[in-house]
Amino acid sequence: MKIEVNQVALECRVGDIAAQSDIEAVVNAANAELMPGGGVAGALHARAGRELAKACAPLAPISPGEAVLTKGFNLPNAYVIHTLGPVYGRDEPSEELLAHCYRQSLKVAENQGIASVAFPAISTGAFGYPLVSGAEVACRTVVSMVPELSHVRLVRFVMFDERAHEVFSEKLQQVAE
Ligand code: AR6
Repeated sequence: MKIEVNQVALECRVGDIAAQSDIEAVVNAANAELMPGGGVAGALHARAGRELAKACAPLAPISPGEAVLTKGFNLPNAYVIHTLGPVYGRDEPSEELLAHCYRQSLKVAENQGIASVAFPAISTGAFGYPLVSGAEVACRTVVSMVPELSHVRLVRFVMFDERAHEVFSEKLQQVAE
């Protein structure tokens, strides 16, 4: 699905975050060390190649809610924005920290003059954040940032499966109304 808020396109799709060839910056649901891991981080590092981990090393560790920028190397994207989501039930206040991930990632994109950004569902995999509340935080935060965006013209949520896609699409529609 796709909607427009103040001339910014907001989209939700099923797909692989490592295969978004029309997007300038993809967001990595990273670990604190910014090293390859499972899930999103595994997929992005695998496609980017070893240069990505080398570029990440001097930027690590990062804290929950923080976001940093590297090039995309062999990814089809110019940049990767690495953010560390909260571990649900451990990093508190988890809702604020998760909102911070989306906010800081968009700020990094704006500072770099990036026009399009794709997000995965941060923290909702290995870090255990419940999908519905994770989607709520993601959509609310991104929509609330729209008035501050002058370079970013497209924000895409890339969901790994149909259920996540449904949940994010519904939330996005709700909060944009
Ligand atoms: N494309 C899009 N979404 C994906 C993909 C993909 N290729 N792979 C998984 N997802 P996760 P987290 C979905 O675990 O919860 C890593 O090991 C997945 O279904 O990648 O923030 C890191 O090294 C889920 O909904 O990120 C960290 O240690 C969402 O993306 C830790 O996991 C996020 O799942 C970060 O955990």
